Formats: sequence, C-alpha cells, structure tokens
Amino acid sequence: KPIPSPPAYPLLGHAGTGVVDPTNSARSFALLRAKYGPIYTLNFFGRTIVLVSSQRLVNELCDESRFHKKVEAGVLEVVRNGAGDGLFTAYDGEENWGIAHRILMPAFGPSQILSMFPQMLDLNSQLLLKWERFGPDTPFDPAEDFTRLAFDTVALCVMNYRFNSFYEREMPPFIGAMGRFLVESGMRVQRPKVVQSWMKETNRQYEADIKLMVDVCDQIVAHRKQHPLPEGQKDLLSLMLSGQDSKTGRSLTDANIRNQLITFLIAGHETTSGLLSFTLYHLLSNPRAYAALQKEVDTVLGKEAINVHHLPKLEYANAVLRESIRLNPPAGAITVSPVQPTEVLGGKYEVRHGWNLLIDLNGLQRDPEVWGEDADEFKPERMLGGKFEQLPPNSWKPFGNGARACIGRPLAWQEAIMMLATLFQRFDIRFDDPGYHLQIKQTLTTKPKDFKIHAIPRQGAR
Ligand code: MNH
Repeated sequence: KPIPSPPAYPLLGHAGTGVVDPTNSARSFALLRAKYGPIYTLNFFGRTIVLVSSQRLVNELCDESRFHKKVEAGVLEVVRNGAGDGLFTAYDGEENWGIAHRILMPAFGPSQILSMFPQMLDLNSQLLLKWERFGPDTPFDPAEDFTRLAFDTVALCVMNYRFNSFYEREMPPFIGAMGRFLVESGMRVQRPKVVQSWMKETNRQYEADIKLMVDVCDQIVAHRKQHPLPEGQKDLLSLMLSGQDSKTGRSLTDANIRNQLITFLIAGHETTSGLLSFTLYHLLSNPRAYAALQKEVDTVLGKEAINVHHLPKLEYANAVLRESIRLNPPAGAITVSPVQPTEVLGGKYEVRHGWNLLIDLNGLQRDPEVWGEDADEFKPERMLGGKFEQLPPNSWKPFGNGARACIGRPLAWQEAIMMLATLFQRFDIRFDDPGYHLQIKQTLTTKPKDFKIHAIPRQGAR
C-alpha cells in the first residue's frame, strides 16, 4: 500500500513547499499527522523520509533486530561537522561508538549518579540563591537559568570543570556558538549545495562557532593535564583519557575525546534545560498539579535540606517530569532505518534500507489509542501507581531507543528532580504574563519561547 504524502514538486520533492518549518518542525509534524495520519512520507531532493507517530507502528521501529539508528542524510550527519564520531552522532556500527560506549557506560550506573549529588547540589544552590536575591519583582526566563544549571552541571559532574555561568550576565560563549551551530545544521539539511556555497558569511560564522566549541574542549583537556584529579578520584573525563576497552583493549584517541566532550556539553544541557522549563509551564497552567506537587515537597522535604534519601520519595515530582516530557519531549524525533533491504510496517507499508524513518515523539506520546481522548492534557496521575510500568511497549520514548538510547538519562533525571523539589520548597512560582500561551523555540531541541516567571520566596521557607 502506498504511504500517504503531501503534494510535491518534481525533482525537489517537498523542498521549498514549506511543509517542514526548520525553526518549528514539531508544529509542522503536528499539522502533517493531523492531515495524513500516523505514517506519511516526505522527499527532499530525492531523499526519502517517512514520519511515523502511532504506538503500533513505532513499536515495530523500536525492534532492534529489524531497525537501527540512522545518522546519514539527516541533521545528525550535519551535526557531525562539530561532534564528529562522538557517541550521539556516531554511525550505526562505527567502531569508535562501541569502544566509547563500553568505556563510558559504567560511569552512568546508579551509584555513580548518586555520588554526583553534592556537585549537583552546589549548582542547584547557585540557582536558588540567585532567584532569592533578585526577589519576587524580577521576571526570569527560566530557560536561561536552567541552561546555566544544566550546562554547569554536566561540566562539573562529568569533567570536574567549572564554567561558573551563574556569575556571568551573558550566557557562556559555548552556548551561543552551539545554538547557532545547531540551528544552521538544521537549515543545511534542506538547503541545496550550490546555495550553501554562496552563503559566505553564514559559512564563516558556522566554522567560527565550531572552532569556539573545539577550543573550549581543548582547554578543558589542557586544564585537566595541568591539574590532575587527586589520587583515587575518577570522573568521565579521566575514563576518556585513560580508560581501556575491555573488548578491544583500545583507548580513545585525542580526536575522539574532543568529539565526546563537545557531545556531552551539547547533549548534556539543552534537553535538561528544556525539560525543566516546560515542566514549570505545565505546572503553572495546571493549578491542581501545582498544589499536589507543593504538598508532596512539604511532606517529604519540609524544611530539611534536600538529601539523597528524599529522592525516591518524590513520587509526584517524578510523575510530573514524566508527564511534562511526554507532552513536550525536548528532543522531538529519532531516526532509524531497516537493517534488511526492505521491511513491511503495520502489515502493509513497505519501507527500504537507506530511507530515514523518523519517530515523531510528539505524535507518539500523544497517540489517543494509548493516552485516550485527553492525550493533550497534562495529568501526572497517569504516570503514578504502577500505571507508567503498564503502558503499552514503546509508547513513551523521550530518551530514545535500545543501544543508542540516552546515556545521560539518570544524570538528567536526578538533576531535574532535585531542582523541581528545591524550587517548590523555597518559592511560589507565578507567570509574569498570566495570559501566556506556549510558544516553541527550536535549535536541535525545543524550549518554551518568551516564557517568563516570578519566584516569590515562601513564608517560613528555609
Ligand atoms: Mn541524551 C542520546 C534525549 C540528557 C547525553 N538523548 C539521546 C537520545 C535522546 C536523548 C532522544 C537518542 C538520540 C537518537 O536516537 O538519535 N537526553 C535526552 C533528554 C535529556 C537528555 C530528553 C534530558 C532531559 N543526554 C542527556 C544528558 C547527557 C546526554 C544530561 C550527558 C550527560 N544523550 C547523550 C548521549 C547520547 C544521547 C551521549 C548518545 C548515546 C549513544 O548513541 O550512545
């Protein structure tokens, strides 16, 4: 059966039809799936992309014996201009992916993540102090300070390096360079090569942004070589510098280490900051959930300083994050392709090796067959009391799939739970503009746009 597809131009396909807005693809995909259903195809200059959004079809795409991650001919291939063969942009089966995965994976085990608690708390406190000191009259864009938090956290927890972003008015230069780099990488996917070669200034800026990111990472490595960690202390960077792969006996090359650092600095903060920002938006828009979270925080933390024993008791906070990332997954799509020359999806749609099959996470995580007619509503209760564990397989995939799923998930989750709980312990949060409607800012990932809040210290809070 042919896969549905919007009208296209000859040769160009859907390039130039404007069906996919590279500055808000989540919105474009929402319009397209409303019109063409849970599977449809797009074509850019002869390259085929299939968008898939129902749990029934995505469940097949998550079967790793049939489908693997695909980097080629999509935005990830362009992101390789900066992140090279780092974990996130490594090709399926690329040798350096296996070596780095085996060396670095153990650093993300449960006890390793718990041991990051003091460093996470250090940066968490910097945010709380800042908001407290600016006081209730100052409007904040939470995405900015959550970006500082997440960026400083990944650098401190995995590289023992301090960016000290909370002490600067401007965001760290790495973040600006990275944002421009990701936006331009997204534009390049849809742009013909000749047009690209004319865009001299854009291309110069792109190269300058890559160089800035490379320089920052080289500086982190140089700093470590001058100041080695104390005997017996280890972090992700020391594993990169001296770890040995148990299978091949090989270590990471200098070039690969640089790519991993860029990868961790990018992948490690954009999404976490998006998650926390969307979460505040949903809580402010849903006063019942807001009150339920505040009640849990008052019961579990009360006036105590947060510690590791509080974390597993923050069940409602956990459900709030799960529900927020369901409605607004900061990383909106993942791409796979058949391992065999052809596969048949849903018993009727033939797809071929080499095609890019995009799992539209916004669509998947709002599939009414799974989530019901109120799929678009924010209801943390659907993630509580064992309901999350009983969801149909592969209906909630904000961290990707299988071997290529997110390595930083437990780190991001602990950081987000800590931030949410301590924010609610210390502050009442209010919209700056009570009439605010959610708008999206997209780089490679998404965040709320022009969203501002006030943080009002709570009576009797610590
Ligand atoms: Mn993360 C892969 C989402 C936080 C480092 N991450 C992925 C993928 C998704 C994702 C989706 C799979 C991409 C793909 O299939 O192409 N990541 C998130 C989200 C958050 C997040 C929603 C926070 C919320 N990620 C983090 C943090 C780090 C990190 C924090 C680092 C500390 N992520 C990675 C790396 C990969 C990845 C590295 C690539 C893993 C691999 O392919 O081996």
